[in-house]
Amino acid sequence: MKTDVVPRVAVLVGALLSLAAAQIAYCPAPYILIGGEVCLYFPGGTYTWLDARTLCQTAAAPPDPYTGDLAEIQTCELLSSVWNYIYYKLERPSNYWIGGKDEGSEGSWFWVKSGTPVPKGSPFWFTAEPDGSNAENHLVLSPNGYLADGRMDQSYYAICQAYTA
Ligand SMILES: [Ca+2]
Ligand SMILES: [Ca+2]
Repeated sequence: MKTDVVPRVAVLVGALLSLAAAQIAYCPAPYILIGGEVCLYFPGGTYTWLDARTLCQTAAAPPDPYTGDLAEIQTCELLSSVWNYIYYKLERPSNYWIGGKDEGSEGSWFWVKSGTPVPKGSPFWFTAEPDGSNAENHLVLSPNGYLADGRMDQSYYAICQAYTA
């Protein structure tokens, strides 16, 4: 009987480790878990960047204790997971506003919710982006799956995120 204790313990430890690796176990509807990392929601309709942010913070906001804001795509694994979802599940490749800007700090991109820097270069940004200088100060996930800078008055889809803090 003792012989199968060790494998069972190993299975249990493995299960606990994978639980510990996942930061979030589930998301409040209509937000869904993407990449095992974040809770995102892809509302219908297109908006200016400011209206997209307001939408995420109010009408499309998740219930307490979460708060809603535009999404922060902080790792290339998450960028890949988000794009796979948009392309294969949502089947809606397009431009999506996310929560970064260089407004007021031209060339220095930061996430508006957390205040941390947006990653630079490949594999995040598309070749030659950002290219809009002072005319394009807001962050877009474009139809090619990479980041780009866009004019804030453009009408794009939004990606909202449920934050726990
Ligand atoms: Ca800019
Ligand atoms: Ca651009």
